[in-house]
Amino acid sequence: MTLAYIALGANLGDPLATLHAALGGLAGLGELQAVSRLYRTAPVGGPPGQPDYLNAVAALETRLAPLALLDALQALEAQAGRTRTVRWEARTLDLDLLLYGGEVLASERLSVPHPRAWERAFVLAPLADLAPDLAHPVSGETVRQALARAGTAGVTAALQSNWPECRTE
Ligand code: A4P
Ligand code: MG
Repeated sequence: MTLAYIALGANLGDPLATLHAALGGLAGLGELQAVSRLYRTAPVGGPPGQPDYLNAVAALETRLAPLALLDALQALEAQAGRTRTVRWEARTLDLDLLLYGGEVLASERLSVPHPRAWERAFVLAPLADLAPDLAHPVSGETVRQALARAGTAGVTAALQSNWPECRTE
């Protein structure tokens, strides 16, 4: 079993319902260990005028190999009605594999750690809920340190009574 961290993002359709469904889908890929708080975040990059995102991070113990996990994440995106045309455009569901244990992988389809994870508050704030002292497998910088560097502008915890309570490991 490997502990993987997966970022969830949505800013089209009904993002909250989509993220709930995505958690259900992730639970089918292994053992869901923990789910971060839910965050409302200003869009970073992409075409102007996009709605705000809802973002979260989940910790999943899985037996799936990295590419099989990516396939499964992309199947969940497709189930949520995701289409791909413009990079960083608004999307019903984005599931990014942030970390797969301490592995470092670089292929055409999959880079792990996710290349932009340690730069982005919309990833780091929810990841810090789960694993603030987790170190980047290459740079060694912890999530807490990266979040202090990135700052939290545009990222606010969004209280939702029916979102799973944040559990740390
Ligand atoms: N890919 C390579 N490595 C990975 C990985 N670790 N996890 C490949 C997932 N996919 C990975 O991704 C493009 C290709 O990356 C995939 O086919 C896969 O083989 P995509 O999901 O189709 O497209 P994308 O998400 O638009 O591109 P990308 O580069 O993943 O975008 P980012 O960097 O993840 O940014 N602002 C806010 N506030 N919140 C957000 O969630 N998300 C993005 C997407 C931009 N701005 C945002 C948010
Ligand atoms: Mg993506």
